[in-house]
Amino acid sequence: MARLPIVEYPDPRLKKVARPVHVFDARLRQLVADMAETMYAAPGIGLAATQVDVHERVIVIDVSETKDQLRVFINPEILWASEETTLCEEGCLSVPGIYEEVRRPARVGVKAQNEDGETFTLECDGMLAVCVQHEMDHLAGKVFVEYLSALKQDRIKTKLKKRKAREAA
Ligand code: K2U
Ligand code: ZN
Repeated sequence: MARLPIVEYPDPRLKKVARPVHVFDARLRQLVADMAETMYAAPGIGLAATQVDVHERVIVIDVSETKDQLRVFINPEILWASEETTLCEEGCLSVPGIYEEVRRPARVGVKAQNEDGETFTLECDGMLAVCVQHEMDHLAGKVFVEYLSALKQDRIKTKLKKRKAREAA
């Protein structure tokens, strides 16, 4: 297993649209294992392949308190979304130190494949619904800060660029 480097906003690689997975082999299983290790080590509750500069439709999520309930979504698609919405404070491993509220559908129905290529469906609510939508945005090349005002986005870009410059000095 290996911890993978996480691409940070506003890196243009986070804008790339992930392509579908067609081959369910040992390479894919290794990617999933490395993504899970990277997520748990961060620590985070979700991670999309886009964030580790692999542009394939793969997501790992673990919203459990005990951190032992890993969910793997390959080629995920949202089948339906509730009209009811929730406002949740979101963070992102690609946007360190930034937490902002985002409004999303409270419940979503997801169809995906597991590491063996078997198709499943899952009704998601609570934090799982928020995280699935957040990660699927990543696969579409979208970062959660894009839901914020242009002013807030500019301030976040400036803050992160200054932090990177300080770290490089
Ligand atoms: O995409 C990511 O970097 C994963 C996020 C998952 C997340 C999505 C929506 C709302 C909260 C988190 C990271 O896990 S951010 C770190 C984190 C962990 C627990 C709670 C909040 C933020
Ligand atoms: Zn994120």
